[in-house]
Amino acid sequence: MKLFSFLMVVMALSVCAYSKEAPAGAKPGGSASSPVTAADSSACKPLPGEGEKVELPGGGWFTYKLGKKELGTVVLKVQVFGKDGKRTTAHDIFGSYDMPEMKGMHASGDRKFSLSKKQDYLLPVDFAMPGEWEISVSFRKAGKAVYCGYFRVTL
Ligand SMILES: [Cu+2]
Repeated sequence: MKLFSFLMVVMALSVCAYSKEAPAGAKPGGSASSPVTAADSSACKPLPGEGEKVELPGGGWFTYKLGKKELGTVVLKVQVFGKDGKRTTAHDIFGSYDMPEMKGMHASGDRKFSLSKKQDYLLPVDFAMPGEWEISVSFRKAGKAVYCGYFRVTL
């Protein structure tokens, strides 16, 4: 059992190392079915810096802030404001993250932000290894996609 666990770790590490060394854009087997994150979509725009206002279609805006830039679990906080400048919780917000240089290796899939009592949208992000990460944040209102933005951070 112990040996099995060890082998799994070695396998995972070697796959990760291989992905890192593979030339950019290389697609093993020419497969077109590699994982696609929301950030790959042309509808997903690069976000300005943390704490800056980002306008939402139809009025209102949001800001985002990532906790400490370090390995492990870090909380991403999003605050949304309506046209009147007051906080709003009318959206469902989803985040997804991965390492661009190892696409799919750490892909989180869509994860829903939870709402805190202070009306902050919060998402724990698991930074599993040093390097560059891309995080996308998508907003939905009444089930419809209204906005998607992404940013990168290097640990
Ligand atoms: Cu990796």
